[in-house]
Order: sequence, then structure tokens, then C-alpha cells
Amino acid sequence: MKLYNFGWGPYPRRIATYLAEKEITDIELVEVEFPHRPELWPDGFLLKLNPAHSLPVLDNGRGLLIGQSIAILEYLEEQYPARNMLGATPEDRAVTRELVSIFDEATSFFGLWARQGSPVNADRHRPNAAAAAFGAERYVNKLRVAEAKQNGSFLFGSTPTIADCVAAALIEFTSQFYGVPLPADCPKLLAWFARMGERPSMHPPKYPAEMLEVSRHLQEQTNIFA
Ligand SMILES: N[C@@H](CCC(=O)N[C@@H](CS)C(=O)NCC(=O)O)C(=O)O
Repeated sequence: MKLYNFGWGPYPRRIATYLAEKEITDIELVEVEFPHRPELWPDGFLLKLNPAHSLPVLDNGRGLLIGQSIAILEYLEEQYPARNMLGATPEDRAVTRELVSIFDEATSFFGLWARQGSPVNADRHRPNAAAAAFGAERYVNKLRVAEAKQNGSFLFGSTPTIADCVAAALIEFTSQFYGVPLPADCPKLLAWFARMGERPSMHPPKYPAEMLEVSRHLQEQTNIFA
């Protein structure tokens, strides 16, 4: 199998953290630069798969290309069942998937805040203060929902799940790239993220310095504080 990915985005980092947690080493990694230049990608097939040419994409080597990170995580769980990261019972799997959905929504709402509010994205997305404010409000709301559900040493339970990978990739990105800390009224998430940060799977990505210089002031730039 081959994974087309790049180093520091919140969706690619879901998969990178997962592979490290599972210690999966037999998937070939193809690093794609960002901002993406699909004309450089092999045979243009990623562009064919997904006109938005988003990453990650998993090629299973048997004719299937998967272009959504959650579908990739679920597929890999079926291919690599050791160290189950979905949950042992239907109830546990339901909780994992619920948390995945909450943090996936949170990622989309944060994306609205960052894309419409940060000058680092102004060449690709039209600034829109109202859309940024809406995204920020909904993002924080999703974190509060997750805060209420957090229970155990991980987001849920005593072993990591794919929800931890999805959530940690988001909070790493919001805090390290955009300088947005977890809200003070989410103490359980703060403690969880501190624990996650100590795991070898979470080695910090390298952000492009010239982008980071601009991106990490999102709160001040939009006058919205989480
Ligand atoms: N829903 C998709 C979203 C993937 C996504 O938006 N990835 C970003 C990188 S973090 C991307 O490739 N964006 C395209 C671009 O900005 O050109 C998933 O879960 O995989």
C-alpha cells in the first residue's frame, strides 16, 4: 500500500499519528509538498480521484484509492487488527465513532475560522470576518461537547483509539500552527492533550517557518479568543 500525505496538516497528521501508534511500517509513504501541485503527482491520478486534490490518499495496491482520512483509518483498522483502535464492543465502537465525528466537525469549523480569518490563507481563500467568527464559535462549541464526553486516560477508555488520533492532530494544529490554545473551560481536554503530547507517536511536525510567522497570530488577527 502507498500513502500520499504531507507533513503537518490536520488531516494528514491523523494518519501519521495512527501509523506511529500502531507501529505500522510496511506502507510506502509518498510525501507531497504543500500547497499542493497536482501537476507533479504521479500520472495525475490523485487529481482524477478528487478534484479538490486533498490529502491524505491511500492506494491499497489493488485498485482502490481512498481519499478521506476517516475512511482510511477505518480501512487500516480492518487490515491491521492488532492493537485494536476502534473499540472492543459495539458500544465502544459507537463512542469512538461519535468522538471522531465531533472532532471531524470541529476540524471543519476551525478550518472556516482559519481560512476566512488568517492572512496566511488570503491568497487562496477570500477573507470573511463573519464566516470566521461563525467557524470559531462552532469550533469552541464542539470542544465543549467533547470535554463533557472525555472519560479515561485517553478521550475514552484506557487505550488510544482513532478518535485520539483525529483529535490530537486537530489540537496540535490549532495550538502549534495557529497559536490557538484549548479553552480554559476544557480542563479535561487540556490534561488529555498534555498526556498525548508525551507519546512518541506525537513527535511535533515541522511547519514552514515563513507561514508560521503569520499563522500563529490567528486570535489577534481575528480578534476572537478561544
Ligand atoms: N475530509 C478530508 C479533508 C482533507 C483535506 O482537506 N486535506 C487538506 C490538507 S490538511 C488538503 O489537502 N487541502 C487541499 C488544499 O488546500 O489544496 C479528509 O478527511 O481527508
